[in-house]
Amino acid sequence: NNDAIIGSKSFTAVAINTASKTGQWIQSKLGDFNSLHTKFSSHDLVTEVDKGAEKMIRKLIHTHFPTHAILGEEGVAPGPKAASAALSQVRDEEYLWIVDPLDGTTNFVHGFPFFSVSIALAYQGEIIVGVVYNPVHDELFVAEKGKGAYLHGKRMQVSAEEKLSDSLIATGFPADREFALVENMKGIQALSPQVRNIRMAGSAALHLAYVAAGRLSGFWEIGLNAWDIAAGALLVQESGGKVTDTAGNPYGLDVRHVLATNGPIHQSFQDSLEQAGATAL
Ligand code: 2AM
Ligand code: CA
Ligand code: CA
Ligand code: CA
Repeated sequence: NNDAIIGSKSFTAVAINTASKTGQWIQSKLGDFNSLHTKFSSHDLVTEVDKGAEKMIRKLIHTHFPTHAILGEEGVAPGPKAASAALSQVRDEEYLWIVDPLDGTTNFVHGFPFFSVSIALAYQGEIIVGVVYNPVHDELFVAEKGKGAYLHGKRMQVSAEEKLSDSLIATGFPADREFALVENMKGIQALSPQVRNIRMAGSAALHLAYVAAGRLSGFWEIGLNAWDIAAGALLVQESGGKVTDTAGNPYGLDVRHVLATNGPIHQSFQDSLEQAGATAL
């Protein structure tokens, strides 16, 4: 029983239970879904599974905490403007759940087995619980503010690499391709010769969980939203890593261009992005 992993704290237990139930359901729909359409362009997909998963998450959270606010990707119109408007509407709520029901929709659609459910809880604007669940590997990443981060009961720790040259890192292309294409290319071009290699596996939340688990030493991506980052940011912080925006400012709910590392490589990583002109849009 996953609830036992991190004690009996009810917020965490609900986050874990919700993420694993929803993830299992998503997994059961792999290769068996329809009403696929594109949101913005052929790069930006949404399925009935994204919608169904968010509905399920809202129901499970509200069963336990009917007064809590929920910000979820599928409750918001596409595009960065609608996203920041939606965030400012709820950011002063005492309890705010920040949810990406299916992070890695493109992977899910193509049967590329790398996607996740991401659920965070903020109390007075500060994230106190973060859960990322990958149903394909049945991996559940859990963090509680001040109490560490765990993968199936085992405490996670970021990697120890001190140099970019020893580091495996990751990035991503947001679906809204033109928006950040040039900046992404500049970043990849600048970092590629400096690091061991770069991965681009298609789920921001899972990339962050992998930084927390020490499987990646760093991750950056431009043009994300609060629900892509919130849970993963706490995972990285509670595993001893560092999370900022790509310009080096501290992580907060409105960060959209994120840089998360093990710590030791953070400054040189950030310098490289900065020098390449890859941090701003
Ligand atoms: P999604 O699968 O939940 O949509 C891939 O690089 C990452 O970008 C994924 O986390 C993906 O989340 C996210 N993403 C996809 N479409 C996006 C868009 N239009 N704007 C910003 N991020 C997006
Ligand atoms: Ca999406
Ligand atoms: Ca997402
Ligand atoms: Ca999503």
